[in-house]
Amino acid sequence: MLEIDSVQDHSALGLTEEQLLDMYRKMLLARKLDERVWALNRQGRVPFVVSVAGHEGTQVGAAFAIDPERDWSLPYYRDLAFNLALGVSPTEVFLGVLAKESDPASGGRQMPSHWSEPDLNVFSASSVIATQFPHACGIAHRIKTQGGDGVVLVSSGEGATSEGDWHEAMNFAGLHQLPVIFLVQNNLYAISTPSQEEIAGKVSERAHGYGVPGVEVDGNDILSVYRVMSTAVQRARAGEGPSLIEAKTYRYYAHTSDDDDKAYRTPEEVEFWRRKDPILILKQYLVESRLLDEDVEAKIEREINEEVAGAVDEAEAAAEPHDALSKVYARPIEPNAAVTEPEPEGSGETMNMITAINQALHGVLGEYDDAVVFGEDVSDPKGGVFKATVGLTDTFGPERCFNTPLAEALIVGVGVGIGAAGGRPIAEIQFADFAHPGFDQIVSEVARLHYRSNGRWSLPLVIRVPYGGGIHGALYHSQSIEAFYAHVPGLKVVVPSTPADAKGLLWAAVEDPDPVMVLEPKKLYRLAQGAVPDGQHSVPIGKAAMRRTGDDLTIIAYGTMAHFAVEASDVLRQEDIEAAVLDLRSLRPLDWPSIEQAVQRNGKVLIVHEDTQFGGFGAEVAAQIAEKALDWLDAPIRRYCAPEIPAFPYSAALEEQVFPSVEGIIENARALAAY
Ligand SMILES: Cc1ncc(C[n+]2csc(CCOP(=O)(O)OP(=O)(O)O)c2C)c(N)n1
Repeated sequence: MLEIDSVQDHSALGLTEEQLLDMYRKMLLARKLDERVWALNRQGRVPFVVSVAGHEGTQVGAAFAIDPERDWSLPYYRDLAFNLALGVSPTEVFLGVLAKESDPASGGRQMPSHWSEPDLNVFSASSVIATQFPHACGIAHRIKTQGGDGVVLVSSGEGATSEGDWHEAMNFAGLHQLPVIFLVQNNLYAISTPSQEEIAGKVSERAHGYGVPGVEVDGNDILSVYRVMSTAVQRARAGEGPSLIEAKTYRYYAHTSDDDDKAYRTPEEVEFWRRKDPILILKQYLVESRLLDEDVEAKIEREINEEVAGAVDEAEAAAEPHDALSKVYARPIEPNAAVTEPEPEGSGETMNMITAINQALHGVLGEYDDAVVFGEDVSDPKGGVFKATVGLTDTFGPERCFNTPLAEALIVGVGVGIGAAGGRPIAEIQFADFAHPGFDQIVSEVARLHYRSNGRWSLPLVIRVPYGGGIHGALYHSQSIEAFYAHVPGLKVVVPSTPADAKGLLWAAVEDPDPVMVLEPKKLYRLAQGAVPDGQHSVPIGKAAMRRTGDDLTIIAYGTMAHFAVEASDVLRQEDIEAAVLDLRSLRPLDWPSIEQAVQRNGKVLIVHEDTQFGGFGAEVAAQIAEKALDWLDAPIRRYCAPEIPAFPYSAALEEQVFPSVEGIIENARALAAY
């Protein structure tokens, strides 16, 4: 348990009279501002409101306990009072409410109350419940490993504590004894679901299973909240680890302006809680302490009313946003030069792909002090289930290469936090098939961070993912996932097919300011051999490689199928069929100029991938050719892919029946050449 003494007097808590009055002022400001937003909503000037009223005691008490100069916070959508108390101005709030161009959180791209303020170390939030908890752990991990004394405060409602991300983050925080405080504002409802239908046991007691102290506090009593928070902050600063604070409170209005709370709670219940209004509780304390009289109160109210009115006017006069297209990437890449010839054979030691990847990881960790590798089983002595990370922990220490718990959303989310706090995270997902639990973090958080913050945050996260079949991995160790992720703006997706490219694309990914998924074809880990340049070696993202030239047709492929296509091309050459092989290497961005050149050169295209055909990545390539280069085609585009089965079966006989092969490529190429 958190050891909390029972002092309730503000001076014993180290609060000056001025601070106490400021707390009151911030609570009242939040309430009045909230009421103004509701009024604007009723007037049809603001489409959406998420209300803070009732939560001000918890939020202002929490904000006063941290120091935004060195501490971080990850507030959730109800945290208006928290942000105001931290230093966000009413004008900035209304710029968000009215979705103006100068809205500091997102430039009008996100709904209101999706806070983000890099200058105050407030990290960008999405609408997805609980995804912020792994981010908080990543930031706290970075602070701890850098030897800083900052603390991370992450906040949510009680409904969020049902999400896996919350539990995965609690576990990680407990494991690493991170300087993070989980603040749960329990207002008894998650939209309409009452907490007795949401929570087994008590929120605060959930902490104990993770080796974290948990405490329940009256969230409407600001001094109690401040006391508990200050204790948690002191513990975290002193290296004593995380805390969970459950603040019991209540919201006075509906969940949002889209909700009708009369359907699920009575006016009597709301009235009961109105009598415990956190602003009234502090006001009574101030009056009893002779710090507030009617004149002072009237003056504060008058000032706040003026401040709110001025802020609305200022925000209403601000420019509307006009640019919905920019800031998808910190470094947009637009391929503009076609490759037509094979690259010259590189020099360097000959090795297989997994050795090249291992060498690249040693190289980048040596080159960049801020690079960190993490994932399941990546530490020595195991060094990863495929041995990609062998030697990293021994060479660079457990802070630079560490095992994570078995939790993919956590792995990706921790990467987000490490990146936010200035690190260069390199995550390993053990198998592509198990990236699915991390899908939400990758798609909703990683890919959107730069866009949703209007470019104020970027994320140099590398996600290495062994993928693909042909290794008797069966249904759950063979999947191709590229179509899911190449579909997502904000991500870059690359697939090497040679050891040199495996090193070079990984190196480029680490140096790129945007998130990059590196899909490593695990069939090629030991099968592909080749010369790999020593030292730093970077292959540009967005540039395909012409592996073979030929005037009869072009095989467009990537990963294992690019490797197979080269074999097929060499066989076809003996039959006088000249098949060019264009290895895409980069799926997003796609090297369209090289595809176009290839189509123009021989007018026949065979697209090959080991993923299933329907909605596969080849469909995108085919569509672009049909749209932009149809006139150059001398034959219908042909695709050779896995048949429409859920995944590759285990039995060698069954897998052989369905896994795209060199022979299959040859047959398809022959048919196309003969068209
Ligand atoms: C993952 C996810 N599921 C569902 C929703 C829709 N949703 C938005 S808020 C909310 C309830 C959250 O309740 P709680 O965490 O208790 O916070 P409160 O709004 O009560 O402060 C739900 C279900 C969502 N945003 N994200």
